[in-house]
Amino acid sequence: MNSRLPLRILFCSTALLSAAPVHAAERRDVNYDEAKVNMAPLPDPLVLNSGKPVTSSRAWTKQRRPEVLELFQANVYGRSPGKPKGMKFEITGLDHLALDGLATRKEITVWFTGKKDGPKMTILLYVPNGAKKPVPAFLGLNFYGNHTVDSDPGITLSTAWMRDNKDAGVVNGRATDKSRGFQTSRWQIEKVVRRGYATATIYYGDLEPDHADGWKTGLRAALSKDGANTLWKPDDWGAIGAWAWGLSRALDYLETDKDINAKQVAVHGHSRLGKTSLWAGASDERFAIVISNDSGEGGAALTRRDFGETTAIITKAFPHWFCPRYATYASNAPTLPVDQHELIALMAPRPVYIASATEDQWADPRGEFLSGKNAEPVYALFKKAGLGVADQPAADHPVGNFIGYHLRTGKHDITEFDWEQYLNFADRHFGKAKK
Ligand code: GTR
Repeated sequence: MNSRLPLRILFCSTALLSAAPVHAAERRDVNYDEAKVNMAPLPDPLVLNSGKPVTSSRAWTKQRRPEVLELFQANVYGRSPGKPKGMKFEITGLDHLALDGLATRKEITVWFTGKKDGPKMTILLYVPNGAKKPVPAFLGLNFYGNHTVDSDPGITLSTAWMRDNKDAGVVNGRATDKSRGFQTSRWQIEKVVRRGYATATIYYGDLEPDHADGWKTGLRAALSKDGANTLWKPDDWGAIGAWAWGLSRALDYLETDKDINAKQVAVHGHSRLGKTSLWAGASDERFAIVISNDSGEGGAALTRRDFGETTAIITKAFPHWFCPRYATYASNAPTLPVDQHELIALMAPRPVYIASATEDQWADPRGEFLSGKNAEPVYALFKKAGLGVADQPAADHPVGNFIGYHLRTGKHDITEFDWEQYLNFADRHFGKAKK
């Protein structure tokens, strides 16, 4: 198992986006032996800070949920601002006959402060032409620009900064035509549209470039009165907070689009963007379904489990993802007042889906499953069935009702198999499943 880690670090396409490398010594120290996992007890989501037990869904919603959310804001992801005043949406691209007539393609520029020289993002949205409106939708951030999610030549090529990557067709910090459709298999746009869903995406670098100084030219500086000179407090937002905030602003737009049923939007993401979709779903309850694909440490995986990536590693390699206080737990994760099962619990009673992959041991598949398992008591308060299994299922056997889970055979990626499960899950919960 150990031999897989260096491969994962070197060849995982999203890891190529990484800022600081993980040192060889740290890689050697990583634990991949289940027998050596010595996990400190998890915090109980159903005990109030005062020590009193939580015994009803009402007490969860009114008392405990706000406490848990506050603990994540103060210690892990930081505090994000609300909806900005004066935000403007502009349809900057429209084609009713995209994908050979299958869908309407819209490109929407969001001016966060309403100012055209201020921060902005571009949403790419496909709406199925054949479906009765309004339709449910999937929404997620992408790693390399909207033009990479499908080879549709009508998608505007991103002009935002991105890290050079020959395979992705990124040269001198900018995308080239070569990168069109680079991530088609990860997005399955036609499949999603044929199933009757709209699908929307935004390049995460529109919100904040993914490196330690990225915030200086991103959203966080743009919205701060001290701009690039801001001195961040221990509980200020990190990049995950900024990316998740962008997803909420996209949902603000979707609420205005008559083609979309904004009460049926599933937010999803892969890897660091899976951490982001979880935080978006936790902090914005308008998201009706939350999906995490191979999100790992700081995402679905339990922090207290010493398996694969650890808090020490992630806060060293990617300090900018979290609030500054998170790094203070680097060498003593068990003192964190929360763990990631409580992040999953913040979705309750909404449906949440966690996906892992067999060759993605770095992300700790079992730890991802166990955070779902340990969120079940909160779902039970709402009389919602969780995973429906006592232990992690065999590979390629999806399980779960309100907490969905699968372990896919293969590597750190999003595949057609993953999408098939997300579509079935959404069909079931949005009432589209065949009777
Ligand atoms: C890795 C990081 C993971 C994961 C991944 C990704 O290098 O250690 O936590 O988020 O990047 O986003 O691809």
